[in-house]
Amino acid sequence: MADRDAYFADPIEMQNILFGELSNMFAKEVPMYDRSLAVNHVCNTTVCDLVSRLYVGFTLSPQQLKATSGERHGAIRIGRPDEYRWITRYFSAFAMHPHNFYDMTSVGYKSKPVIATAFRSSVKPEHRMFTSLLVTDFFDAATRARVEALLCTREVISPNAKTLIEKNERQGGLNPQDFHSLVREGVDRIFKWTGRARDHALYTDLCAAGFKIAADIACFDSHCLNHLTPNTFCMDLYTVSMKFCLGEIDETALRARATSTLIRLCAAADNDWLLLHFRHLDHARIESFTRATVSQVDIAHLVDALLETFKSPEFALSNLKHAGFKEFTEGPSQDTPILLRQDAYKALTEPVQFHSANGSVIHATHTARFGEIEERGYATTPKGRELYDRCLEQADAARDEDSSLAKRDFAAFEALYSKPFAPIPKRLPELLQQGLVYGHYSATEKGIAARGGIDASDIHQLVRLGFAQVQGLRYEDFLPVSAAGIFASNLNQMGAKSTAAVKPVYTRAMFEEILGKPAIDSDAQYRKEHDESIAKTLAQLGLLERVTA
Ligand code: OOG
Ligand code: NI
Repeated sequence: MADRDAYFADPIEMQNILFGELSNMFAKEVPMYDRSLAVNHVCNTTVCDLVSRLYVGFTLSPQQLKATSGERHGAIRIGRPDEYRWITRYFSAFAMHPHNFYDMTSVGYKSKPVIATAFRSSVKPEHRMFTSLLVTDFFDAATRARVEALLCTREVISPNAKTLIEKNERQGGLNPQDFHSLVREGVDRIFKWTGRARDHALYTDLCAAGFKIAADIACFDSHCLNHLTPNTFCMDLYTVSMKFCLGEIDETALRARATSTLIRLCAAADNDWLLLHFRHLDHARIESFTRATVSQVDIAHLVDALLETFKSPEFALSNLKHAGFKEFTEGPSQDTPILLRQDAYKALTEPVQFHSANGSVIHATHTARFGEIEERGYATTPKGRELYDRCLEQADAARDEDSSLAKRDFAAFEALYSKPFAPIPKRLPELLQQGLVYGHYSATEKGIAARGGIDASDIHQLVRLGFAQVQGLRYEDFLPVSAAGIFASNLNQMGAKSTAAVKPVYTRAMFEEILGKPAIDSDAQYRKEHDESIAKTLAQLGLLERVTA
């Protein structure tokens, strides 16, 4: 068996290689993506500078920063169920399995004719891929027939890719050489943008009918990556920086917003914030830091340096072809550290060539690929999620009522958007206490030493007394409503209603039939980790019998 292990490459390592290669591919295809990574790098470095002043002893090596920034999520859109099954098997080789069933056909006015899942690892969820499947029975019979007729004539997964996928399944792994070949199949073929399209008439008809997403899927010859999203340590610093580099705001506005963002960050950056954002840290390491105060002058220096950097020619993003930055960030308000906050530069208009069977070529353009960024928060419980959904609905409504406020008066906009989120606590202990998020608990040395003499059994109490410690679980999934918003803003088109005689119902069971295996329920996994860690902590503290008695 030892031989076998030495022979097979580690799927997680190969996953890192795949996502690194996808990022290189995307950077070559989309210069704006490459530049936005550089902007994010500057912002993340500024955050680290600030944190190292706040916490004496804190450091993040360039490698650690690279690893954090190397975490990505992407999105691909697939046309046929059999293609979808191959992609499931492809990702499985990289230890990425389907998590959750997202029915995008029923998310209100933003609905789209796709169902989806996220492929990721359950144990090392650094990378994830939102993978949509077009549901052709959403359309009237004539449209459906045209879409299916076009889709059935393409071959995105090559015979070599299929052979490697089957070999992986047969052997239970692949050697490094085969793995690299499978990575190349992804990067050079399956996920590559080619700009080649077919059936211009169908393309224009689908777009006109409000189904641009169907055109994006059916008329192209690969499952091109439509975005690849890195992490940022501070969404607000990144968005204001991008807006400056794109020429959307001036120096004064950058200075003001960057300053207030960094002041806020000083207040938000407690131990729990550090653990959420810096995966290389643990409780012991954080306790070795000394908390210091950061002065206004220090912050002014950081902002000056940021501004100087962004004034250099390599950050003159306004010279690149672009469609601007989104008006506002999707997700919770800036002070609410749950789920995801996402923003993006809008989709670029790119040249495409429609080839027809008789050899003629139509030159056109297509707008789909965009530049998203995200900041991750805590994973919510169903109760937390429900509360979030309610707050979001109110916040969205408030925002829509005065949609130009963000441009006119950003501070007023932030206040307006934050208000509906007031019922959600802003710090981890309260979030946990109210059962809104999940955590991973463990006993402390102090707790283990006090075993037998501890006079409390409530887990929150044990944390307060220093007998236990907790790390909030980070959200590793997608949000269908945000995803629908992203689809809508990047396709520049809201949702559209089904044109089938009766709108079909899409069930998880049907979806799993296509996948060929069950979709993992992320919530159950977060809950299991939460519950098991509490049980283990209580056992370590000698309290299990007391609690279960
Ligand atoms: C899917 C967008 C979903 C997200 O971050 O919610 C997504 C798509 O555009 O195909 O990536
Ligand atoms: Ni995304």
